[in-house]
Amino acid sequence: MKKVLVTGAVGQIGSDLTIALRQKYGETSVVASDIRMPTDISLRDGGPFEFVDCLDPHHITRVMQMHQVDTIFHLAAILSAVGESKPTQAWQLNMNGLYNLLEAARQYGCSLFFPSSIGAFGPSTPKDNTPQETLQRPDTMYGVTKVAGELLCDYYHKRFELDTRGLRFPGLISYETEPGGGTTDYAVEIFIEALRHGQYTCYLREDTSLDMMYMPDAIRAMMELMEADPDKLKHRNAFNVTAMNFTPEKLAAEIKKHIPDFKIDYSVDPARQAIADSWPNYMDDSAARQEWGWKPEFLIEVMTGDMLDKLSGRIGRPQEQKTR
Ligand code: AKB
Repeated sequence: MKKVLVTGAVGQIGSDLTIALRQKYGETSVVASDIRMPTDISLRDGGPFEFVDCLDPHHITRVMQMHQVDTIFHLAAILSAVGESKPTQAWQLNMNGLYNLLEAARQYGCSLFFPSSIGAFGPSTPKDNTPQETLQRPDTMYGVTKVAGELLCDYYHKRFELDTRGLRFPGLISYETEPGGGTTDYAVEIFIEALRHGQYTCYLREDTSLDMMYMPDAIRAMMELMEADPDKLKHRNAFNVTAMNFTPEKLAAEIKKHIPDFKIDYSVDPARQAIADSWPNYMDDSAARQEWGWKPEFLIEVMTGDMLDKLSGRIGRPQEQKTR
């Protein structure tokens, strides 16, 4: 990786990834891009930033040419819950955006990272220990675009020998940038509300089991996969990766160990519950472990403590707020 382009750099993954890539490869080696201007100063001023609309092929190729890009992390996408309320936009951005980036990568001989998701699975997928290769019949627009994206990346590798690589991410938990429009967003909101109000009303049922990962692990997974020896990669795109698995009830119990008065209640949103119910309980990520050495570092206990520490620096703890 000599010159990297990150699309969707203002989003939940992109903001953390851009900063980590700049720390590793140098500030000028990472071009952050988005259709939104970053409000975070370190993201905006810490290296080059370009306005790139992934639906405009000329925008993409102009920036790639100007910065001599050789690696792309294509993160611009619409997530699952918003995808259900805006299916046309989800199809356009998630599919046409990926197609434009793949074409640009082909033209300039770049490597390309594509994030797939647990959303690429559907109700007929085996729910427990979901295999790397299995039935994929998702019933959301987001899931349809993720399966098609996985296949398109495989196709570009096979047909044009393009160096495409990708991961199937679980829900991602981060403190820098909040997610927007996903089904797993509760696992970030719960921390913010626990600190702000000591209380959270969860839109998923208490026993909804989903795979999750802390953002530092997700960033490391992307960077390690892109640096892995290509000869060892049998799957390349869409590796199952996970770090922990929990329900809202279990996460709330973990938060209570730090904030004993924390209370959770439930007001189930049928749309997001239906999406979560169609996803695996937990995935088998042994292919990623075997082919490129994937190993998560953060499990629920350490992640919870770290999230509360990092967020309380900004928000404060409930008892501190009462005295302000
Ligand atoms: C979402 O909830 O849509 C995402 C995902 C699991 O892909 N966080």
